[in-house]
Amino acid sequence: MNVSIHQDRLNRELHELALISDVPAPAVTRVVFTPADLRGRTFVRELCQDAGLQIREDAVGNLFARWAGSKPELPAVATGSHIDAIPNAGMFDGTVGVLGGLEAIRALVRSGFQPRRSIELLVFTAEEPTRFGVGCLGSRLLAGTLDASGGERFKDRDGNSLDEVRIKAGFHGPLSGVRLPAGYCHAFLELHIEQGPVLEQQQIGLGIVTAIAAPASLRVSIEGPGGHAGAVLMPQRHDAFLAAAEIALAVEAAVLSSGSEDTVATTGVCEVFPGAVNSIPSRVHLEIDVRDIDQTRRDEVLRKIDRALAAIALRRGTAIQTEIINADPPARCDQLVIEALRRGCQIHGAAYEFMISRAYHDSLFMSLIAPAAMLFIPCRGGVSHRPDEYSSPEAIAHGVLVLAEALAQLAE
Ligand code: HGY
Ligand code: MN
Ligand code: MN
Repeated sequence: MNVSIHQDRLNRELHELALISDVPAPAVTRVVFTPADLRGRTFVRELCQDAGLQIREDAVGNLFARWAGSKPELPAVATGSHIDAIPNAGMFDGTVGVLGGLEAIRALVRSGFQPRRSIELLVFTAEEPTRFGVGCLGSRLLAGTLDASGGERFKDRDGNSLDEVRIKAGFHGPLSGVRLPAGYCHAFLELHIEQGPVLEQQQIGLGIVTAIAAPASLRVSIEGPGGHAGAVLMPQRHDAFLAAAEIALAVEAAVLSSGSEDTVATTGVCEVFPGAVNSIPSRVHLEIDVRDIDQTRRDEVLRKIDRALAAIALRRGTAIQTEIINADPPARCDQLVIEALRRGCQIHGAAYEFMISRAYHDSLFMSLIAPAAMLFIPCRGGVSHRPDEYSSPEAIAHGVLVLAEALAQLAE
């Protein structure tokens, strides 16, 4: 099979998609169901139509673009990722797996390969947690780990529910219909930038992911009486922001005491009310992300944080409420797919190494309903979720070539 990747075309398409954004280049902001996201979806959908793929979209906007195999009744081999982007992000996170997955399919079509199993590109809705506070909404619904009640329960900052927003964006129908039937996928593969420094530091072109870290996120709201910044003396204060500052440091202490570098946590959102320099903060909203590849260790950190919150609330006389948004298990990738990726590397004499993913991905949930694994390509300085995120056209094409080989093996 003679597969060749059209590197320049793929690079052009990645840059064209990057310009569909709410902020000027090189940054990308494309939050789910915003006009930029909908324009990005149209761009990808049209590329899939130009490639002659059969398109469908489900009630939450997951897009499926299928190349029918000679045995269309067999479970398909799927690949894909996401195109939504957090605020002030880079242009490669997710899009490499979507446009690279499409190019892998186009390259197989050009090579004359005829798959027995259909090969399907998936573009997942809301991989990023930006709008609804939880990541991977589309793949959670596909995997059945999130039921239709999420449509009402998850709301954005303006109080719009997922159901209201998706229907306004044109995605109708019950969320209960999103879940994929058992056995829908024979295998799932996701090409993604590493979002870490390992491959570049070790100068290895490809990473075959064997496990994906277990993410958890919690929302903490802290309330105090507030008051005048001049009139209220320090001993009488119950400053909600100072309690929040202690909480953020307690999160860091809980993680550092886990005994493993694989435990990480981030207090990434901090909103102070009323946000006036001469008014003592009366309310603070925190969002905290805690991860580890070991679920027991991660859950121990969550318990330590809980205990610390209670002590801080007591000592500072503030009311503290916590809500665990999600606490997911880690994913073990499947040997069937790992082996297909390994053989793909071998066929092309590509150096690779086995590694874990510290970022979460839609593969975390697809691995619940299909054998799944990921293929990483290096990103410069390991930087991601920043406008200077970068992966070279050569590194991307190299990953797409191996992805195409693995797809072909699994589909024949
Ligand atoms: O946060 C993550 O790990 C992913 O990039 N959404
Ligand atoms: Mn991301
Ligand atoms: Mn991603």
